[in-house]
Amino acid sequence: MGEPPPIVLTIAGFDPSSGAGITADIKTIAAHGCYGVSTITALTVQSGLGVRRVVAVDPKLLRDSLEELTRDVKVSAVHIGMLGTGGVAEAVAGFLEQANPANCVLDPVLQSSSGCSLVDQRGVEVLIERIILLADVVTPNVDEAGWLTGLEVESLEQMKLAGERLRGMGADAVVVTGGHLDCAMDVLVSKAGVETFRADRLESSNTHGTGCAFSTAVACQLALGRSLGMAVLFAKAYVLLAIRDSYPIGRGTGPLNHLYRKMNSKS
Ligand code: PXL
Repeated sequence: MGEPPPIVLTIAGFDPSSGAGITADIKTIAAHGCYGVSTITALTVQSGLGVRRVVAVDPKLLRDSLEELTRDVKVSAVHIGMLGTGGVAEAVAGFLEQANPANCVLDPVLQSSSGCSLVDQRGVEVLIERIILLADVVTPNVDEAGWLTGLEVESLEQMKLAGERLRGMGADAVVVTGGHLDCAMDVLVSKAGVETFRADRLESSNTHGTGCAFSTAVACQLALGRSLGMAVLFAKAYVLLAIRDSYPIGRGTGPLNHLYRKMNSKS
């Protein structure tokens, strides 16, 4: 019998196109050689052309599912994505407070890139009041960092300020991602200080789910025992290579090639 790899739990929404959300996260986890387990917070009706509808699951079903899973398996990291509603966010917060899992990565998903709200007002309140405090690392993009802090976040200096502010709001560490900015910078703010990560900006129309892939990759790297700085560096490289090796699946924004390391799409 072989040794199991680290088990990574993702708590996120379902995107039928598998560009973002739970099915994309499972691909990311597999690409990192970890074993993925998951619970769904909400179903979405969407394609690469945009999100049309969001239906959250019953919070009790989610909580029962989280408890059943973690009664059985030891998770080495947890990734939290789209929450949907306040009720679901409360179920997740209750679980985290009780289970206190290691390596908890929170992607504070607020809106789809097509502008559809992916969490209601009460959900945002629970995110700010309870879930941020329970996360080891929070990974907002510049828009999310702006909405959560009330600050304008466009420049590198403002990304640093927003990261500090989110730490003041209870986050242990924050990565503000700016991959779509001209400077393509990410900023890590932690107790060790501020670290910036620079990369060339990739022009691609296959960028659906980059936030999910990045935050899940950070969770996997932490599960594999990397330091936070190395986890961010490797996660950023993973996303860049998965975009570089991507292909369109339809007429809309295409997904990353999450499994670029495992198979060559062109062969
Ligand atoms: O990329 C944010 C996101 C996260 N989770 C789900 C989504 C989206 C964006 O559409 O659908 C399920």
